Amino acid sequence: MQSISSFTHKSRHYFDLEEKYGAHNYHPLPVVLNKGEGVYVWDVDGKRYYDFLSAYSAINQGHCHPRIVAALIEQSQKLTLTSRAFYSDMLGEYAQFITKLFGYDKVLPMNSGVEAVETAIKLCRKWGYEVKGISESKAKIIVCSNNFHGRTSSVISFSNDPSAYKNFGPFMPGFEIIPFNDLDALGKALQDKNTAGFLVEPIQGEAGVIVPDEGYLAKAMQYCEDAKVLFIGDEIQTGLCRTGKMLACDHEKVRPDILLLGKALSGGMMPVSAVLADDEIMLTLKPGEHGSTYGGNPLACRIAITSLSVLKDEGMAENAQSMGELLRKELEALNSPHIKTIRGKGLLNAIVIQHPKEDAAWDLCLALKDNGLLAKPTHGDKIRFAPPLIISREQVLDCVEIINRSLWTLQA
Ligand code: IF1
Repeated sequence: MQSISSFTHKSRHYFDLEEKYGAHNYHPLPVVLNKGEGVYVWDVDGKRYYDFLSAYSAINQGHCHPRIVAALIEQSQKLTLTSRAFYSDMLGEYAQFITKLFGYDKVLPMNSGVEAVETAIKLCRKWGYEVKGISESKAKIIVCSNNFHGRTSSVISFSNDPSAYKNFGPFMPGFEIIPFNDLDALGKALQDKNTAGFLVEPIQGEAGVIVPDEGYLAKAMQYCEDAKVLFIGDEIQTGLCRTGKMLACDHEKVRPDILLLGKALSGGMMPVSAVLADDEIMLTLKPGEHGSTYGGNPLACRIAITSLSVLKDEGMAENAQSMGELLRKELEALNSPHIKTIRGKGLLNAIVIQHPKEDAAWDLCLALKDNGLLAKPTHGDKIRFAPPLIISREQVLDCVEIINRSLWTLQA
């Protein structure tokens, strides 16, 4: 662990402010950022870093993308919020844009990712009772172990990670946890006629970028169709070009019955999330049965249209695909004794560290920071490598050199 005295006075000032006045619900890497542009961020002492986290895939378009900033500035000087008590020109435009782009009848706009997940749970249950005919309050939703879908009390009710649920009970009933990437377990769970939905991340991000077997998503979709159960695709982290396609589900031509988007839907400007579904599902929600003060606000709609347009106009899925292949190939070529596994799809990647020291992954992230690259461990020994999707070949090679140099510090 770096000693506090090794930090500049400026950084220590901000560490102290957060320590004293902020809740201690995070343990950040000791770096204080005050500028972002493209793949780079700068700390308060003017040092530049590659951002290899992208705010957990909320910055796919790169920091402060000029087109998204321009849209934010222009809309913020026109109309930002009306509430849904009235119509706004931007919501209609946005609803048409996003439903045509993803091929769904309708969108329900929300704010944070977990609000989209909560909305999907309500929608799925409503459909279960009113369309599938499940008896009242009996609906079940299947989820996978080691899932991460957010941090509200309902959503942690179906987490199997004690740090997510310990001492936060009592929990929301109506969920069954099965192993991820296990079709037999899914097939068995689907035999319960009270099953309304299957909520799944196409790649488990927080669990350490766990990529399922080829064909798992397609077969799971088929099993759900056969059992008249809604496939709910949580693409809040894997979506929006991160894995080399617009959606991670696109790799297997899977079309979720309910599609969840968030994070990069606003290019890192503000919380914007979306729930997409066809009329049979979406129209089970009647006026007054669900909503949110900021959901679908004009500013969010304008930013989301631009954020989605930028992804397509700048070919970010294609770049994520090729730069991800390059990154994994170059990391393999390091042949580092400290890297046990390299895995990922597109630019959603993780390495698993092997080292006798317990907190070697944390130490490596400190060394990466000193060498100009910011990344953070997840679940102890895994480090996520997820730069903005605009990263160039030269920048990937530069980052691999930094990673290699930093790995050598673990030798000592
Ligand atoms: C934190 C994790 C990632 C998500 C998926 C829904 C949500 C998330 C697949 C909820 C959010 C964020 C939460 C953030 C860190 C980050 C995270 F480490 F927590 F698990 F990405 F892996 N579905 N993930 O990944 O979206 O409500 O946060 O907008 O809580 O520290 P949100």
